[in-house]
Amino acid sequence: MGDQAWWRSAVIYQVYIRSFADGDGDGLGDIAGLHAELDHLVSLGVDAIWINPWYPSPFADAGYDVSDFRAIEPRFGTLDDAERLIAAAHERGLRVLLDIVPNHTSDQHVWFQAALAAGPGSPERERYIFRDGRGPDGELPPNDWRSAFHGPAWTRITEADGTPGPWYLHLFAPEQPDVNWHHPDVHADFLETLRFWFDRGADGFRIDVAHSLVKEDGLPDIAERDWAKLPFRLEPAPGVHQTDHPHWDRDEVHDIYREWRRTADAYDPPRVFVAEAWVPDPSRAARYLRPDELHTAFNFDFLRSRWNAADLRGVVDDTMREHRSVGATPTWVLSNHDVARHVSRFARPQQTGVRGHHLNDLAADHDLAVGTRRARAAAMLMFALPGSCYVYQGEELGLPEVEDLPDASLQDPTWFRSNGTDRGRDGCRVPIPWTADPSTNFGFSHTVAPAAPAAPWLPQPSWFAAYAADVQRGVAGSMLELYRSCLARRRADPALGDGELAWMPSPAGSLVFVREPGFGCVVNVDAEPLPLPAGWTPVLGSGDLVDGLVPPDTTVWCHR
Ligand code: ISL
Repeated sequence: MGDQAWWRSAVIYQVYIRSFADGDGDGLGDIAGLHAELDHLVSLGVDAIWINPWYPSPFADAGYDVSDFRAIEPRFGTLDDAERLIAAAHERGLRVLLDIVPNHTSDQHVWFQAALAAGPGSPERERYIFRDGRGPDGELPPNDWRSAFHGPAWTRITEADGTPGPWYLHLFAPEQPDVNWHHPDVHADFLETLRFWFDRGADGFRIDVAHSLVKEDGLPDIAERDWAKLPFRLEPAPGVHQTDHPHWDRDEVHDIYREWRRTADAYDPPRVFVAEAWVPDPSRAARYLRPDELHTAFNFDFLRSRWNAADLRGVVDDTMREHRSVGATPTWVLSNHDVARHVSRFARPQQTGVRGHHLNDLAADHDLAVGTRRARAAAMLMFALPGSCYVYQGEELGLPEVEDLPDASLQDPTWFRSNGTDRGRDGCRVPIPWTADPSTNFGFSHTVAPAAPAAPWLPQPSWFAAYAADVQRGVAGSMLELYRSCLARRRADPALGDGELAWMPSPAGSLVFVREPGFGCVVNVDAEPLPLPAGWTPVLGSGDLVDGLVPPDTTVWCHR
């Protein structure tokens, strides 16, 4: 398995297991389906996979409500299947990252059930964050914190004798009570979970909402904070650092990651972490990547950047500077299971200085051909930048967002908690198409004819046929072949992956940079058609040169 610092240059493919491949025809993706399609990932040329939560779950939040961290959801398979999958991935040279969810458990977790049963003042309740309500009868939530999925971050319980009880904190859905990271049991149990999966071969973990675990003592109102005079946003505007937030990015959270790093470093080879931390200030985000903490973090500033040269350049410069300051390697990501697919984001008009990752922030008029062209150019920019990259399943097929899922099919808690005003994240989670055959859910379900599979857990639109993997395989100019070509070249070219870049002068609306030895990248975002610098020879393009010039919405890789 080679180089211990593999993660500094890796291309990591995100497997949203519910929607990747369905091995038993029940309409839900599973381990058997993933196992059967591992060779697709090998031929794509990725180095590792990250698998979204595969643990037992009532699926109130698509598996991020975990009821047992050291077992496998029966609808996905068994623990044996999981171990065989990890081994099969390793045999093919693919590393495997799992997903750990340390901010909360499911309300069905034994700890939470025990906390409810044990009653007021019990030690069982200390593992969660129960507080009495405000108001004469405790009928108001203990503070003003809001759930990421709309509504208050508190739910009041009813005690066994029928009397109204205290409230418990949930920064996400009510079915996801936050655990109390001031409690030693919580530390010990998550360390045991890390070891459980490391012992079974996992190469590392993606850490869900890594910046939220520690809450400020006394749980003060957010409105008390000076910065809260700004309009309240869960994800602060770029450049606005909400310092001293009572539940995001508390300094104390770093002690947890030092503890986790020691655990990961005790393995041979050392295991690795990637933080999911929507921390808007790059210097605060870099603190998670100090040498004794986490290895990498998702670069959401890149994901949120519009297709605009000045914005992109700013994100790259900030990223490089802040990562260098702690000796960490950057990551680059365009899409994931929480944001609208980037083909559709880039299909919208792109204003300078504004960022968005949900389509409802963006103008309605759009052109998917433009979005696709930009997505191709953006992928080639991403794969040329220094560090590691994430590919969200389906982006290699050029899938757009499914924007018109029927209301009755929606499952994201955001949709329910917003009373149907926020459609949530289901549009990027639709099971992906492998073949053009609708009778097998476009090849997503692996049933043997004449057995018909169950309907997929989210309906697939008929236009998915045109995006199917086997329709694109071997077809010059397809998104799939572009991704394969990029990853093959990236693997073969010592200039790519970890390292540095140097900008070359170029007209506004374009980005031109070199990487040593001998690599050059030209990105025309929205400038006039651009000549290649003297002495540069094109080796791969997201689109064709026109009269020898790089047209807008096009990236070209060169030898120089
Ligand atoms: O969706 C978001 C941004 O578009 C965020 O509010 C998101 O909820 C946040 O980034 C945390 O996400 C992670 O934890 C959630 C889970 O719903 C997401 O799928 C997961 O990626 C709660 O576990």
